[in-house]
Amino acid sequence: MNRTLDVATSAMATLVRLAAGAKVGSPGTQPAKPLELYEFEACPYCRKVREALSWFDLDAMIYPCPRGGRFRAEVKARGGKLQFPFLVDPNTGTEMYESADIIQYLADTYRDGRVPLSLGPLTIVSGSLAAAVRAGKGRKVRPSRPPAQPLELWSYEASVYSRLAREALNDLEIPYLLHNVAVKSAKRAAFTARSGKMMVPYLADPNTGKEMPESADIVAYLESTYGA
Ligand SMILES: N[C@@H](CCC(=O)N[C@@H](CS)C(=O)NCC(=O)O)C(=O)O
Repeated sequence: MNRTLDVATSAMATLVRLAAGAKVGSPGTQPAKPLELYEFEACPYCRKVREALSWFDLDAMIYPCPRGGRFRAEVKARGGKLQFPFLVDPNTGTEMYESADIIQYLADTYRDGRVPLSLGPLTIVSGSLAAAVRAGKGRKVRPSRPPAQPLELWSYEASVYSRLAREALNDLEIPYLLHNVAVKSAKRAAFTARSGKMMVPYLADPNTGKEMPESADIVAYLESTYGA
């Protein structure tokens, strides 16, 4: 897909969800230990949970589980079935499937219990449409060399350019700590102090010491460093 089409279809994927995941609606503190989410970018149920993470201003370790990917076996071993999303909360010992249950759990455990209507059942129809316009990106594994340590990505779910970076991380199944910095995020000030300006995506790779903004540069870096 050429760059113009790539950005245009990513914008459509944001628009069909009416930019859900663009702003924080229920702010608060982070859990002591990062949440862990096994998911894949093109899955509408996973997207609903990612939108919720942006809404609740929560970070999470993402273990990408594209079809054919290496983290899938962990989910099967821990939960008994191959179904995504799968949340692990090391703070409470909770492990669970089902997007709606995961979102309610996050609301009850870390915020005031309220889940917005925008994260209701209709999400799946528009989320599926959004995945369709991305023409299979974020769905299937591509050969890669696993990093020794997880990477870090600053992003938020509705960000058109961040999606391009997340899809590359997903397809190369690179685990990463996702810092959600949607509008009104309490983490924006610290992020801007680190990166120089409020612009996502922004990638940090502790394996090489490299840090960078710009989705095209991030995708090229990931491909050349970890693509096989
Ligand atoms: N009711 C579940 C549905 C989850 C679901 O159907 N996930 C699909 C991906 S979108 C899945 O895990 N398929 C098996 C696979 O990808 O191998 C939820 O809301 O979490």
